[in-house]
Amino acid sequence: MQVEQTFVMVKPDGVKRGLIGPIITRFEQKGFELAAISLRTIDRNLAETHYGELKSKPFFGELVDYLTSGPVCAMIWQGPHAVENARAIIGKTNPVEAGPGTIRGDFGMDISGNIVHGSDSDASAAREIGLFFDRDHVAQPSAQLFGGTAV
Ligand code: YYY
Ligand code: MG
Repeated sequence: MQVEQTFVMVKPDGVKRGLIGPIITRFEQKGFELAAISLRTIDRNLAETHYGELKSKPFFGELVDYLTSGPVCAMIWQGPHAVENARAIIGKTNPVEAGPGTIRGDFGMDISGNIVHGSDSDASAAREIGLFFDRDHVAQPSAQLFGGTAV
């Protein structure tokens, strides 16, 4: 079975509201394995690079303000179909539309505070992991959980 990785970030509102634990629990319950985790306050340059494809959007400035307003919890989660499975448990971008049982549906109220980020493709995941983590911080696939070869 192929093991894939995705980048997930609890945004500042999620950290302030004490939701790191519940969000980690949901990823663990789903079956993901945590590969790396880092609590940090990011600068505007990193926030703008992370959301670079949204630069022309009218909400871009506010989005960067929001992302730099306090510590974020950056994580790499791994497992089969990591990107798709993470997006499924995170829910739709707008918490108003995100279904109950999803992170945004259960914990968020408005699109300007949607609690958590998850990569939208394997290419985005690789790019975002590279922005936030050194290569040697990334764990190898676990033989125990996913049948990979132990190193
Ligand atoms: O991947 P996802 O977070 O679900 O949505 P994106 O379209 O990539 O937008 C990134 C981020 O921008 C979103 O999580 C909230 C914010 N945003 C917004 O504030 N207003 C919008 N109309 C669209 C997105
Ligand atoms: Mg996105």
